[in-house]
This record gives sequence, C-alpha cells and structure tokens, in this order.
Amino acid sequence: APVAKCNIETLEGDSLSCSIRDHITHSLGKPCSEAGHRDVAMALSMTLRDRLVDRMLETRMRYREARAKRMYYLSIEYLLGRCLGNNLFNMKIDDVCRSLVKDWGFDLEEIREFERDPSLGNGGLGRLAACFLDSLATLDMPGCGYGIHYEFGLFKQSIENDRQVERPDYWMAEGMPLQLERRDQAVIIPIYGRVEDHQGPDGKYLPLWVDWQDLMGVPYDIPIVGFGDKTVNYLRLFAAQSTDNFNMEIFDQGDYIKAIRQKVYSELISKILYPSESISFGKELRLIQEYFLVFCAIRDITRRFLKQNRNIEELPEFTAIQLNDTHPALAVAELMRLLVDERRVPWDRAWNLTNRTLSFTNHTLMPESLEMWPVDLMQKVLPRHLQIIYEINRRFLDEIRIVSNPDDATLRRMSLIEESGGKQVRMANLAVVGSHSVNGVSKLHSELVKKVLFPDYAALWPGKFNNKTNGITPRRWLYKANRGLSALITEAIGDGWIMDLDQLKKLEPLAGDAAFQEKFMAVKRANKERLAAFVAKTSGVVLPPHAAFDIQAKRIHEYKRQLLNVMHIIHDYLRLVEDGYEPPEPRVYIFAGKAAPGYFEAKEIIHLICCVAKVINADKQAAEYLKVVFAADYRVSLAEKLIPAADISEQISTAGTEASGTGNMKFSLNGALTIGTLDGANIEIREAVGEENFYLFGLTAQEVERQLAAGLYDPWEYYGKHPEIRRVLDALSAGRFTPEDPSAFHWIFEKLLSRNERYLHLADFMPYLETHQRVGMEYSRPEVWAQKAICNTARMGYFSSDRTVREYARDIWGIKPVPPK
Ligand code: DL6
Repeated sequence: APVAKCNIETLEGDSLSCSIRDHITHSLGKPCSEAGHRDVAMALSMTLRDRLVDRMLETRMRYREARAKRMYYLSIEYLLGRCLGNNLFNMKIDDVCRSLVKDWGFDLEEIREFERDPSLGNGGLGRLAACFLDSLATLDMPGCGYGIHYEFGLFKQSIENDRQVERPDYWMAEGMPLQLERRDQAVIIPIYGRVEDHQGPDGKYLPLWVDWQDLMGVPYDIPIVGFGDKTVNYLRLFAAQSTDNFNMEIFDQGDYIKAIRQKVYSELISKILYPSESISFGKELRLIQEYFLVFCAIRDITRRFLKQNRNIEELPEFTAIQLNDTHPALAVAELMRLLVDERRVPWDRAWNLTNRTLSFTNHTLMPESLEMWPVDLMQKVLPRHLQIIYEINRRFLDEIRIVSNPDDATLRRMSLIEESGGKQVRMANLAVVGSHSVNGVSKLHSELVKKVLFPDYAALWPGKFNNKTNGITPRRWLYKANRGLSALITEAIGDGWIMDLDQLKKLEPLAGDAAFQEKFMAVKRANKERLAAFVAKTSGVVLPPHAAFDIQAKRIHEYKRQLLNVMHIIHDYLRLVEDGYEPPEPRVYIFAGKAAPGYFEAKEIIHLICCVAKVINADKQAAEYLKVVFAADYRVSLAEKLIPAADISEQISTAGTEASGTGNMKFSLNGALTIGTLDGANIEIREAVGEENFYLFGLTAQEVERQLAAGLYDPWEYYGKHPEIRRVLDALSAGRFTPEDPSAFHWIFEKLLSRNERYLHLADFMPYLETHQRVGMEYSRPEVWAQKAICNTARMGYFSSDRTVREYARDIWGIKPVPPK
C-alpha cells in the first residue's frame, strides 16, 4: 500500500494506520511488508508520540494563557510501568488499535509485551509519583515531574538455585520512542571547588564559588497523558553528560586518558538507580545524584518562570515544588543559593520565598532510611551549599531560642547538624525547616511523623504538619489491569467510575445479588487462570485455579514480614503431612518482590521461600492442598498480572512500620480480601470496606511501641507457650527445607528468638494463624466470599490518587484545574 505522511489529528482507523505505516517506512527504514511485531510496536509508539506532543504543546499554551500556577514534583524515582498500553487506554484508542493491527495479522497484547518496564524506581515511593502524574493530567492540573534519566533501572531479578540473582536492567534496549530529547535545554551544573569571600558591587558580602568543575544535564521529556486525551503534561528526566570544555585543562597538559576518565565519571552520575534506601557505599555518587536532580530541576523551573517576564518575588504565587521524601531536600539550599547569590535577593526575603515554594512529604519511619550526609563530604562536593545550610541552621536556632527558649537537648535534636559521631547534615530536618508543609502518607503515619519523628518541630509549627493519605490511579490499576472486572463494572453502573472512583459505591446493592456475584467471581477465576498459565510458562509450577490465591507482592524487607507468611505456610504444611489435617480449601501462595542486593536477611528470605516451595510442590501428600510460588522480577507489568488474580492480599507489616502501602489499595480495589495488621493505610482501608470485609490481626502500633520501649518483648515466652511456634522454628533450625545444608536457616531461629527482634514476629504469629483459619473457612463459602470481595471493590473509591492529588492541590500546592475550553 502507498505510504504517505498524514494528519493524525483524528486517531481513527485510517489516519492511525497511515501514520504507523509512515513510521515503519520513514523512521524504521523498512518496507511495511517486512514489519514484525517489534516494528509495529515501535511505529505505534511513535504515532502516539506525535499525537501526544501536539497535545502537550497545546496544554502548555493553555496553562500559559491562563497564567496558571504550576506544581513541580521532585522525585529521585518514578516507577512508570509500560507506557504504550497505558497511553492507548488513556487516549481511548485501544479497541481501534487492536482491530487495526489484527487486520495486519498482529496481536496487540503481543505488541505490548515488547515494551520493557521503565523501572526507574524501587517501590512505593516511585510508583506513587507515577500515579500522581496520571491523576494530575487526568484532572487537567498543571503539574509535572522532574527526575533522573537512569541508564540502568532497578536490577532484573532471576531465581537461580533458589536464590536471587541480579542483572543490570538496560531498560532502553528496545528503544524508548516515547521520549523527546531536549538538548537545547541542557543545564550546566557546577560541582566541587571552594568558596571565596568577596564584596559585591553593592558593597555587600559576596561569596564566590570558584574552581568548580561542571557537568551537563540533558533533559528527556516523557509525555503524560490524562484519561480522555485532553491534557498532556510531562515527566522531565535529566541524563548526566560531560561538557565539552570541562577537561580542556588536563587535555592541554596532554593527559588525554585522565581527561577521558573525568568524562566517564561525569556520565556515571545518571548511570544507575540505587537499589536500596540505606546507602552504605558509593555515597559520594548518590549525593551528587541528588544534587544533580535538584540543580537541574530548580534551574529549569526558574528559567521557565522568568521567561514569562515575571518578577522572582512572585515565585511562590506561580510555583509549588513538592519534595518527594528527603532525596531532593537539597532544593532548600539550592533555591536559597540561586536567590541570594545569583539574583541578589536579601537573605530574609529569599528564605520567605523558598519556604512558601517548597513542601515536603515523608515516606518512611525507618531510622536507617533517614538520610544524613557527612559534613566533610558535603564540604568537598558542595561547599557553597554547606555554607548555606550552616547559615540556615544558625538563624533557625537563634530564632527558636527567642520563640520558645528550648533546653540544649531540644536544640540539639532540632539542629540541621547531627553532632555526635562525625558531623552530618540531617536532610529530613533541612526539608522540614525549609518547607511550608510537611505531610505523611496515611492517617497513622502522619500522627507518627508528628509524635515520633519530629515532635519538637510539630510543637513549634503545629499548622505545618498534615496528612495526605496515598492513592492509586484507577486507570492503570483497574481499567487497564483488570479488563474483565472493568467491563463488568461498566456494564453494571456505567463508566463514570474511571474518572470518579467514588461511583463504585453504586455496586454495593449488587454485593448480595447472586447473578452479579457469579459474574464477579467468574472474572476473578478467568484472571486466576491467566496467571496460572503465566506461572506455568515461567516457572513450571501448575496452579489449580479453584484454590484461593493468596499473594504477598512487595519489596522484601523484615518489617514487611514475609517471614511471618512463610512460617504460616510451614505450619500448614506440617499440619497436613504430620497431623493429617486437611484444610477447608486448597491454597496457592504467591510471593513476589526484590531484595536489595546488600541486604542479607532479605535475600535469605527469598532463599527460604524458594526452598519451602520446592519441598512443598514436590510433596504428593500436599499436592491437592498447597502450592507455593516465588514469581521472579516483580515490576509494574507483573503486578498488573498478579493483583487482579488475588483472592487474599497479605498486608502484614508490624504495626507502626509501613508508612502507608499502596499495594494494599490495588488488591482491595480488585476484589481481594486483606489479611492485615493495623498499619499504614490498612487502617483506613478497613474503615472504608467494613470490618467484616477485612481480616484483622496483630498488635497495634501503640502496643508494639510499648513492648519495644519497655523491653517487654520476650520471644522465648511465645516459643515455650505455643507448640505451633516451636514446631515451625525447630523445623527451620533443623534444616527441614534444606537437607543438603541443614544449618542454612538457623539464623532465622536465632533472630526470631532474640529479644532485640524489632518486628515482633512471634507476638503476632498465633493471632495470624487463627485469622488465616477464619479466612479458609469463609473462602469455602462462595456466596459469603463473593459478597465480601464485591464490597471491597465497591468501597475503595476514596483511595483513588485523584482524591489524593486534589487534596494536595487544595491544601498545599494551591493549583487549580485548567481544562480545555
Ligand atoms: O508513600 C509511598 C510509599 C508508602 O506507601 C510505603 O509504605 C513506604 O514504605 C514507601 N517508602 C519508600 C521508601 N522511602 N523512603 N525514603 O518507598 O512510600
């Protein structure tokens, strides 16, 4: 067929087809007759990009004409998930494309499988950022993301010899046709050097940052389309490159190799995403990454702002900058530097502007995740920023001495500098002091942020602290991920729920309706069959779809207590094979999640799960009742397969440790029942779906805190009192699941019986078993289960990220929707 450039303004069959053919020929350089799945995938993505870029320019013009305030989200991680499918759904052309490529002999699902997940995040924090971008665009809100264009995303995980193996993830291997390189908007970044004291032309003190080296940040824009294809915002990711001139001096001296080494070092900055929160090595590189993000973002934001002929004094009226955790906290110092040193704004005024522009979200209570940077390191890398941080601290401490006359211990706690051990900069304190708003991500977490993390600041500035319970985008997590359920819901109540998730409430009257229950469970069954086929193909384990699918999918961490889950599985297995007890329903246990490569316990937990799975899956006596699977390489696209197939969602962290969780929301929205503790957003989910539709167990955060504070926790007492606990721990200690290496899991025995065990596994074990018993009984009554599952879906409207984003917009950012006329 003749191929011609054509207008894709109307994304319908003919024009779409024409544009895809055009890209196959002119962008990929192939005759259409030779195009394969990959070529069609690339050409389709390019076609969408053309359309999205048009919309993006139109959106930008619309915001400009409205003189709209903008919000910029600064995050070191974004876990976007595959873009092609999501864009097709949000642009509402999935069906058109499916039939179009079918006519050419291709299958759209297979085409989508060509895209690699851009895994530019570790877990919840990065995925939340991606959900917010979707909601901002869907709500026509002027909000964009800034991040790092890592060359290698989170490692790819495989399981070999029952252990996690990590491999680099070169996520752009197949190309990333959606992104736009913006070399013309590259940013030059100063780093290292020293500060000299000078006097400015106005006679005032003028510090000069001299002898710095420079780096370059090249922006790549990924268009973010809202549902309905009206508004297209963007995510701007910066890649580090060396500048052309940085190495001239060494070069002139003839040391070519040294010059090249410097060039390579510069490009290391955005080479790889750190696979863990607690950084123990490569600290300098990580600090530079954080600075790199902050510098590029602030420079870009202020450039855009000033380009519109605005006075810098108006910055907070037109700009909000949200710090996603402490990683971008250097923004406080960088914005001050830009205002004071470059634009010569007096310090007090600059501080006022900075404070009104910035806001900060905390995502963790884990002490080891609270970032601190050695003063020596900062002095070396960012000498001027360190000076500014010291000055902020000096003024802040002087001020609180006057306001509240605190004692020395309070002053020490509130200082931006940790003095004990080697001096360190406390990034969380910097973010709190420099922002006008500090929020937690669930009701419980926000309370704990005030009481446990920042009690002194909360007493000083009670109005600064607030809660914004997390949410998830219904577009990716229901509309796209669960096509069967999505169609059933739309058939029952119309499609208004996609933009207004509260409308799911209309399903409530159907929860007791036998015909609807049957359809709902048929969808679940089909999802389970699909997952079972995937598991059989990828790991060889055959799962019975009539069993209850019980899934724990999240990062592997002691506080998330995958160990508690495995202990329960071992208990069930031993009861079956040693006591002859037959459970009321067959159960499939699925685990998924990555362990940080340097986190011994987490990697050993994966090893344990795989060893237990191997023994159980090979045991004929258990075959009818029990299967255990570790699904490798957890990522967004795998989550989209797992979550719609779950009957039971494991949300079993020790109360007071999980800030919010968002997986818990995705499972419940897709009709899984939660077995969970009173932790993070579980509490609010339980309130929303109803106590009777949530399986609660375990100590409360207060009880945990009391046990730990008073040293009351005595695991040996539980071990002595409960034969169930003894049997499981003794089996682990005796090498029941690793006959070839009997002491492999003895460390677990020792750890769980140590008085310092922070996550109180044994205290919650018996209540967990009893609750599971109840889950099993209720699963074996299909009408009871179906009613509860439907109630979960029907009552999860609150947990849409649209609601969360609206709250941020109203309470913190001060931005409003700017819809097309
Ligand atoms: O707020 C998003 C997400 C929460 O849902 C999780 O509970 C929390 O663990 C996670 N935090 C991180 C790491 N944070 N840091 N630093 O991913 O945030």
